[in-house]
Amino acid sequence: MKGESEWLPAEVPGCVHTDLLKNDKIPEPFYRNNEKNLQWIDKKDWIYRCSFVLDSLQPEHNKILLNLEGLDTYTKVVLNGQFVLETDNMFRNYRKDVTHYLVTGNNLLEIEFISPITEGLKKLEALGYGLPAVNDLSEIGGLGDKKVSVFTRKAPYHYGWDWGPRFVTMGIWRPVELIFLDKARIDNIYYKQSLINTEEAIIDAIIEVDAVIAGEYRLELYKENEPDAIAAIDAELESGINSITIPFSISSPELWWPNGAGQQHLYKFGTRLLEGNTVIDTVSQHIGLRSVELIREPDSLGKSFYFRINGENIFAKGANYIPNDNFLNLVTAEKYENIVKSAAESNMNMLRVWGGGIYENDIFYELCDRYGIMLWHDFMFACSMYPGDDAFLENAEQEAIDNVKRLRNHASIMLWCGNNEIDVAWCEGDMDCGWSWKQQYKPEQRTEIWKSYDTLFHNILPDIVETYDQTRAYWPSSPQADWGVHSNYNSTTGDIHYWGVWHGNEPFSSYFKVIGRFMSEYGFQSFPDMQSIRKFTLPHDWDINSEVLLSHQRSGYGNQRIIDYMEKLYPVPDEFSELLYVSQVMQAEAIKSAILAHRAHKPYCMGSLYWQINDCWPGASWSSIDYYTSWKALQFFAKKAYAPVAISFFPDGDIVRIFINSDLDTDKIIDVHYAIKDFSGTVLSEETMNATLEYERAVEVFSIKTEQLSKSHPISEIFLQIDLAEGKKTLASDCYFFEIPKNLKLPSANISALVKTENNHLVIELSSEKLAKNVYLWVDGCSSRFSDNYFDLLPGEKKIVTMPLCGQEISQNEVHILTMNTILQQN
Ligand code: BMA
Repeated sequence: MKGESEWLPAEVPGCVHTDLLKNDKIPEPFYRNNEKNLQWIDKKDWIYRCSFVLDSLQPEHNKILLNLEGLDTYTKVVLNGQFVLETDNMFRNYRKDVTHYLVTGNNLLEIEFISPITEGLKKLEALGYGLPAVNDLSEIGGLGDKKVSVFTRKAPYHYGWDWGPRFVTMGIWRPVELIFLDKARIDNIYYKQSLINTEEAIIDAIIEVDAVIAGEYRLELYKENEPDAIAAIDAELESGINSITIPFSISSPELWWPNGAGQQHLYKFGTRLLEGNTVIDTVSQHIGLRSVELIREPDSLGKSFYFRINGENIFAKGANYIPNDNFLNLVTAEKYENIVKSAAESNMNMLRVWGGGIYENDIFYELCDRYGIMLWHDFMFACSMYPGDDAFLENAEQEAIDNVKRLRNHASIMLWCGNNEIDVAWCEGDMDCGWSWKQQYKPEQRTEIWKSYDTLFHNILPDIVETYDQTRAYWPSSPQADWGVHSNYNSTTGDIHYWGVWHGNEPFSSYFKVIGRFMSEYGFQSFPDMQSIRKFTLPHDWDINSEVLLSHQRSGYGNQRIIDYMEKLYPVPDEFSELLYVSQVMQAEAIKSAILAHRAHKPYCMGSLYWQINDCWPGASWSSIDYYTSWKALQFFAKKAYAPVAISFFPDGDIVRIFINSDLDTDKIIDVHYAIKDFSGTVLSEETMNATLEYERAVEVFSIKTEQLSKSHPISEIFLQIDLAEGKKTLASDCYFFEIPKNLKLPSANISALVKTENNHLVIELSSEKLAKNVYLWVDGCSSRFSDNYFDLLPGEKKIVTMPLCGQEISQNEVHILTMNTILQQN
């Protein structure tokens, strides 16, 4: 800490909080309610220093650059006692020629971090009035209502969010290196995909070369494992940055496809820079070739909003994505892969990199390229109004340039979006709409605030996308009905964030009413499971209203909402772990019904991204995978709801309409078998019919009149089972219950579970004579994932579930089972 004499070992990449933790100076920040005692850290200044030795030769290089990939955030960089540069943007890559600062032998690099709180307060005072920042948890930080997050180009969620803690970090969060240049180096390559189809790929490789010594050089492009260059150019380079374009083409290219639509072929392109016959630099990268279009065509219902990849109209299936940790240096490569792979395994093809987080590390995009996960990419602005002074705008502009240039080669990125929810919150031009932000300001302040917005999101950012990308669309804000048209739940043109369910306290049935062209957000909270709760609490915290658990619930009315919905729909268990379980099942059922309602409206609706796939700390949230990477019930449900073939049950008045959905590339005639059964499996009625499964649209196959059905059967004791088959192959199966869960007369289900071990896996064979609803399996102390969980076990069905062993043998009585049947009977 600045002003103290003690120096502690530190890590790069890292941050002050995790360095203090490693040095035993602070307790584990996420444990219990430690957060509130660690708020002092962001109000201090900190210094990082490191010494390094340069041998006598190295300083003789023609140019040595200090490359700072990420400093969080306000710093003064000093080398050998001489000031080098100041930084004020966590998202920028700073680079400085330090040739003349370095010495042979020992060198000392010092980076002083100035508190973002102190800096923010100064800027707030200078502006003279506060700006809206609804998720900035200033009170936890001891700042009362002073929202300083908006003044600093730093991950917005660090200041708190309605699913995350407030830890305003400081530190060297990305690598620092010295780049030694003798003559020239390749600084950046842009593979601009000008035309891509199955016959041909026309690409411009736009290469920036930093030449220290002007002269004749040669640039060659090659494919991995192919010695001959595919294109080359001799260039006379001037001293400084030179831009050279090498056009090339590939005939019959292997294309990159989103997950579920084809392979994710990646070419490994390399570029080498030669002086004479000597290679002086090489850079290579995996590149997926695909075309992307955002299709916005007026139609009889409004205006379309969907992605066309390689000429195919793709229904986007997925979720919103936030950073995986409040302390970014703790996110390992395994964790990144776990989340992206989970998305792919769950039949998702898109994640939305949400604007309150970060422009992710390269590895995240490499994984999305590899797994076929398309990205809707926000710029990092969310739920706030921002200043519009020249320094702020220039800083934001440079940040956008740095990141568009760093990320534009990734096949996975499909769209650049200006921000999250600012347009809808401010709602310019209509005093009655929005989140009541405008009303707090005098007319001249309002004009000023909107001008800042307009300049940044309608001018600067689209210009940068146009200048540095040109192959992807820019969308100013999510949600938005169109450029200059605010979104609302009736929008028939752009994207919608639908929060009537949850924030608006509307019933789940509203998911069947509010369906737009692209549903980029909707969500419902749940608690983590017991295994996860144990990791950050003590047994006496195990009450959702305990001080500790309340501090891990960041949505003001979160617990109350969960309980209110549960009281209407489910039994509310007294037992804590059972309450967690019911919360997860309720969340899963809600989001499943929303996903399938959206799919039933294909092609009117062409995207469904629920809020949110992951967590940045342990606690109650809308996530489907918790902080410890445990899949909640929702992740298992999403996997089925997003499957290539799925069945939608669409309640509409007193009928239930049944749709079949397909993302398979060939249409096919299938058998649709439906049966009304009681909970013992007795078939009360059944029928098989033919239907065509179509790629282009969801197909309504039949409907059931609930009222009529109730005349012949007690609807709380029956269910509808649908199986879709092609010959003997089952394509999809699902069940529908005609009553809300708490009214179902579920019998006690005596589940038989045969447990054995095979190939390091636990194999459990389950069966039950009666229907067992939402069968939840777990093994204490083992957080491996079951191949399926929270599923309905149908009467007479034999189901095999597997799980990788947690090191040791697991015996039959260590496998625990909980069902909704048990919960209903107990409560
Ligand atoms: C959305 C997001 C987030 C927020 C979430 C839950 O609209 O954009 O800002 O965390 O709602 O309230």
